[in-house]
Amino acid sequence: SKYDLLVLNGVVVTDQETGNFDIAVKDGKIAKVVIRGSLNGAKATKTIDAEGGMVMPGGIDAHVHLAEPALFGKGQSADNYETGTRSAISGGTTTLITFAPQRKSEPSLLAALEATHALARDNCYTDYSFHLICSNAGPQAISEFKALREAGISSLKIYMTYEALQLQDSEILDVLFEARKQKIVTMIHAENGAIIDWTIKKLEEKKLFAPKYHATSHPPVAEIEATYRAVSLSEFIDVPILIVHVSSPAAAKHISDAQKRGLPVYAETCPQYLFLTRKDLDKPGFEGAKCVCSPPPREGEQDHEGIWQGLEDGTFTVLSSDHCPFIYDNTEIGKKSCIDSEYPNGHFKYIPNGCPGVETRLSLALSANRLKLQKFVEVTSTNAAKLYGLYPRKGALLAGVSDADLTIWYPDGTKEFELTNSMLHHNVDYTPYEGRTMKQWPRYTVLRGEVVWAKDEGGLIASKKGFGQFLKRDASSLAGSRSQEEWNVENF
Ligand code: DUC
Ligand code: ZN
Ligand code: ZN
Ligand code: ZN
Repeated sequence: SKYDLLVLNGVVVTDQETGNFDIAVKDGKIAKVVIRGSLNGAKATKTIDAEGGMVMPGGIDAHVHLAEPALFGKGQSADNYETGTRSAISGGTTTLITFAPQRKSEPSLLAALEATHALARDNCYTDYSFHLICSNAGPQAISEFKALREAGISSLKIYMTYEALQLQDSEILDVLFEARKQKIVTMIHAENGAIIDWTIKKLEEKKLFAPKYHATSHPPVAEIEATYRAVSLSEFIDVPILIVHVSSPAAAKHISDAQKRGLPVYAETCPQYLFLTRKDLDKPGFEGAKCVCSPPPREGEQDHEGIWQGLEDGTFTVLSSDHCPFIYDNTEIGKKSCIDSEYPNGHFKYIPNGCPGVETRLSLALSANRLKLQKFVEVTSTNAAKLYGLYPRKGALLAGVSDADLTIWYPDGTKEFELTNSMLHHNVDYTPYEGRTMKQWPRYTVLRGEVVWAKDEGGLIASKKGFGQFLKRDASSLAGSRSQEEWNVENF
């Protein structure tokens, strides 16, 4: 029979093994993965010669903000579903899980889901799903968890900070309790909102406005305290959680201690905590403001080292981008602009919190040459598929089972260059990683057997917009609640 696509002469790397294999694709699925040379003579509509470059399951980025309204009260998203997913696919990522945000004034999560479907539908270059952001955990939202699962949503994000989003501990317990029943993974933004708000006031009293004070106002202790509290709440309910965007090694220590005790506590980190520091917030002009994100980049090399270590040793389940690009001078929303004569480089309190990075995540991490290759695949693809209920359709190269989503890299040592924003496909006029030496970039990205990115053949294949499909997700396949029994207050 004729195949749709052959990928020959690659070094195939999955979370499980590395080897010289050829791949055959049929009807959007992996049909065969066999020893190099065994497909010689097979017929196919298209053949890619990987020339000894690595071939991996397509990247999965499970933390991306697209087309969100000014929820944090500070700015609108610069990327919509078209520009965000084209950026992703050009950087080797074939699946995104973005956020469907519920406003506090909106009691329904299902309404938020429908609104986000409308933004994404027919606009995506990648396959996609959504995590619901639950900022109103009232009875209606809680009663909808079951319907969310039926709609293919098996994860939620909640916040312990930001007035517009924050849940109180009692509300977090309500969410975790129902999440346990419905086998939903709760992602938690763990920072202590009171420490942050209190410190902001102290800084303002002293007229300290510069972007670097963003880091001062989000100290490690705010993250450490909230992380430990999140772990404690999840232990009490006996339900899995994922702590998102962990920046501080001391917070990671609470997570690994919980894991050593057998708790289903998972964690995520992001490139900004491996490559940026507080000093980036103090770059001249408005450049510092562009590196403001929450939690902030930490002090220096020791912090980076601790975070790499956590990726290596399994404390972190996933490395996501937290792509969160903003339009800075947005007067439309009637909020105070972050730029003013009193603070020409930006007032830290009004600077939107987030950096772009969906396109650079894989190449930055691979170029750093810090992780074993199979570990790299695990944290950038396979584990996200497992945690969020997409495995083994995504995150694997299992014949007859997995979608033919591939990231094909240049042969080693052939692609060193300096990163510039002009290469990137997001709708943002900067990258925090401008000028970095990159050792790798995806040569091809393949989604369900279709080549969607071919760097040497014009790059992005624009006719593929809308090829990306919504993915209905199952429950997590990683370890869940420790007890199979219903939660019973008398047991505590
Ligand atoms: N949390 C995120 O997940 N993204 C950007 C800002 C934030 O606080
Ligand atoms: Zn967050
Ligand atoms: Zn570093
Ligand atoms: Zn985020």
